[in-house]
Amino acid sequence: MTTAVLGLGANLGDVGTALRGAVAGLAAAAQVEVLAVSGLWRTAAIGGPEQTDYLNAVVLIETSLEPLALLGLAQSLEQAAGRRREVRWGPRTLDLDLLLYGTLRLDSAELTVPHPRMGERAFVLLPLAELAPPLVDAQQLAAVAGQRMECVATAQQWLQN
Ligand code: A4P
Ligand code: MG
Repeated sequence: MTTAVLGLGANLGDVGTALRGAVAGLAAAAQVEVLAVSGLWRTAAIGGPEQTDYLNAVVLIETSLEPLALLGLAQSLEQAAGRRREVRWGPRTLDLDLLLYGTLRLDSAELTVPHPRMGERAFVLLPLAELAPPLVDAQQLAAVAGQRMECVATAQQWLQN
């Protein structure tokens, strides 16, 4: 079994339903156990065209799926939420990224872990710091302190509604 971290983000359509559906889909998947879910954060969009704020969260899981199989599961949950790939970094109904897979370092055409941009993004680092402080570097946290975001719900609150 490997501990892995997934990042969830959305800013199009019924965002709450999409994010809850993603957590439920992970919990329901064979070979995946959800260990912890972060609070829900409203975050200013980073990159891409002018777009509305995102809601972001991270999920800690334990899994016996191989990395590419886990990526496949994430992509099937994106599809189930109606994901279309139009504009890079454009608005999306659900983005489910594999941030960390144990201590694996991999750089292939389909998958790069750790996620190459996670260290520059407050919307990843702050929720991750809630769940697993040792995985977040204090210097990285300080560097992203200017990115606007606020926690809008605890895990218990947002998973229930
Ligand atoms: N891929 C490679 N490595 C990974 C990985 N670790 N996890 C490949 C997931 N996918 C990975 O992804 C494109 C391809 O990346 C996939 O086919 C997969 O094989 P995608 O989901 O189709 O496209 P994307 O998400 O638009 O691209 P990208 O470059 O992964 O975007 P980012 O860097 O994830 O940024 N601002 C806020 N506030 N909140 C957000 O959630 N998200 C983004 C997306 C930009 N700005 C944001 C947010
Ligand atoms: Mg993505």
